[in-house]
Amino acid sequence: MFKTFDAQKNQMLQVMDNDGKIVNPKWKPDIPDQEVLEAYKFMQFARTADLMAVSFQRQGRMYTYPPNLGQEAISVAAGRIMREQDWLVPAFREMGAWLSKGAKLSSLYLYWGGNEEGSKFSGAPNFLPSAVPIASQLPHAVGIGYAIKYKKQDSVVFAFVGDGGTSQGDFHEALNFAAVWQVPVIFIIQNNQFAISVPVSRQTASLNLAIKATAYGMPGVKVDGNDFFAMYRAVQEAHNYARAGNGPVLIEGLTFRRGAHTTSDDPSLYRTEAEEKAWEEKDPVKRLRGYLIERKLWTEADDEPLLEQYRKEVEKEFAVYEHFEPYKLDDVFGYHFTEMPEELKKQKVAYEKFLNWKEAHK
Ligand SMILES: Cc1ncc(C[n+]2csc(CCOP(=O)(O)OP(=O)(O)O)c2C)c(N)n1
Repeated sequence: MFKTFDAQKNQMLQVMDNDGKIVNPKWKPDIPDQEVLEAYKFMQFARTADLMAVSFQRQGRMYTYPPNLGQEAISVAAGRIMREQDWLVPAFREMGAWLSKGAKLSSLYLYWGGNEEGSKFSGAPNFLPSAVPIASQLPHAVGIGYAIKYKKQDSVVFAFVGDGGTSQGDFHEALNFAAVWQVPVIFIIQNNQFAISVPVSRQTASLNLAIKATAYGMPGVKVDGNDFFAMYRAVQEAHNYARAGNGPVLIEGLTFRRGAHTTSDDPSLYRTEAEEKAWEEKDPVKRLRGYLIERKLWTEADDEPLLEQYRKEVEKEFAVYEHFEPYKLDDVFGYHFTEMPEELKKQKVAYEKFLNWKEAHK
């Protein structure tokens, strides 16, 4: 795969077209129909939870949230391959991978509701919390990879980053060391084409992002990130490659963030409606549905009852978040130091004052 789809010629692995028709059967992964159907349902669940998160935020019931709309195939495909003993090192827009790893949806809502309890993921092993400081997660991923290799464990690290994250020093340092040490890390770039309002063309002069792998001495492949089968195939091969002790791999999943960067962003200021329409045609859920309908595994009419069931499940998980005990102020300020520094103590007093003021002005 890495040799066939040459990033230096800007070639891209793609298996199905915009309607879900298989156009490249040679590269279609060998997945039973039932598993494809499960993956489709999982994508729909992630999408429902994502759309509802935006709506909860708009109702003032949650804080800033980064929508996943349009990018679901990447993290769902990776999530189907990731095993319990593998590590997930996310950025912050990988709901499909989070849920596949066993995180509860209520944890995800807690996190975006500002409650650190949402990063505990009880029952979901080998899982780092979301990383909002862009690309800071990647050196950690390589460190974990190093430990896996040192301990001779059968485990692979799935490390995610956005296209904007590839401009950070952490990205380059991480890839460099991963290749020098030959550690089992799959770097997955979700190239959704924008870092907030900055397009990829302003991030890099490289032909694509997968090509960057060459300079570090690891295989890299550019993949249609809205094509579930292509993503599945790429991650599966990368997983086998890393497990066999060959070292790291870089996958660029080309996609499009159909929603806003976060709920505090207005994408109409930096992209056109025509662009948005064109990418709606390439939507990953629509494409996989097209495939399933063509194979008579699904019908249009099957969607609504499924979505209705999912909306109810999401409501329940959201209720867990809304009724969760509020975090203690001591936890916020006292978390990082055994002995709180003077400056932090002052900040705590000031914040307590503010909370009291807020309470009195309710
Ligand atoms: C180190 C750092 N610099 C700047 C920011 C502000 N910031 C938040 S998200 C973002 C853009 C990230 O873009 P990308 O890596 O493409 O991921 P995406 O949000 O598109 O998923 C920036 C610059 C940050 N969180 N961390």
